[in-house]
Amino acid sequence: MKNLFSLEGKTALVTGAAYGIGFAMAEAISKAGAKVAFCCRSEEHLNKAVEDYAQNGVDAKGYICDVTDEIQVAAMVNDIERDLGVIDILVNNAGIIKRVPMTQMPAGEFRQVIDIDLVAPFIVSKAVIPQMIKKGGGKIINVCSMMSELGRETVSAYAAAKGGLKMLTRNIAAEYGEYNIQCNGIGPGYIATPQTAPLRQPGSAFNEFLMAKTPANRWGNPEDLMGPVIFLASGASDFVNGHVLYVDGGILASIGKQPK
Ligand code: NAP
Ligand code: GCO
Repeated sequence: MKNLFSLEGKTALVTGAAYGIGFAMAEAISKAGAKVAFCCRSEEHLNKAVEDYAQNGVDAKGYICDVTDEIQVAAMVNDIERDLGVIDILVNNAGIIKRVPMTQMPAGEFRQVIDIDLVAPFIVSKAVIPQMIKKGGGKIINVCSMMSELGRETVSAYAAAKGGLKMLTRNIAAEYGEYNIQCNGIGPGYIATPQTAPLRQPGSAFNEFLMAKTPANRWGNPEDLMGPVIFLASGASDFVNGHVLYVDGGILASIGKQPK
């Protein structure tokens, strides 16, 4: 049973994993036995991340790559194959959010969120699938969101992207399942990372609102994603395809708690 979750002998790429959720998932995948590559846009973030991974006992190899750029992605995938081997596990984690009322959001900003959160997972998946097919299979894990299911004021671009990412996940599963490629989503709830720092400011009304919506009555931590990502990256999920595994403390299961 232990081997069911082993990633020994595998090569993984986690995009946008300089910190936050991606960092925790890359650490978990490494400690389950895989060789791990990660990417980000900033050299400063990359260098700090390599140190942080090392402090956690993880030998992660970093690559500078803007995942919205097909040429940079193709070059990165080639470099990873040279350095670590053909990619068996892809985690499309890189993502941004812009919290702006829709009628005040310039179309360019809407497009930027769609580009990073939806088009980039398409680009990176397209880059790795041919070699996965040649190798006899692979795992693609797309990082979705509560906003793959629910809307919220000021996050129209993000919700549109994450809703689309859920359907891209299902489509990759439908199109490439016959090649033993399993494509699933992970849907974190509200996780304490730099991305949600503005929502966690002391006295934030959002915090009270969120706790009433979360049966677990707490913010998630990046570490809460470690087990679920190992499951979806391992042989334990070989007959799971097109599924979004929500890791949300119960938010999607609950109408919310009434005020006490
Ligand atoms: P974060 O703390 O803001 O980290 C985002 C990471 O993505 C950084 O390493 C960033 O590094 C990288 N990145 C951004 N744009 C990129 C690009 N174009 N190319 C390459 N790397 C890029 O975010 P997070 O909270 O960890 O979230 C990670 C993922 O989980 C995102 O997809 C997010 O939508 C999703 N998510 C987050 C939560 C949450 O509550 N935090 C919940 C559900 C889903 P550089 O800036 O150096 O590129
Ligand atoms: C927001 C938050 C959320 C989280 C996450 C929830 O402003 O509502 O940033 O979108 O990032 O996606 O699953």
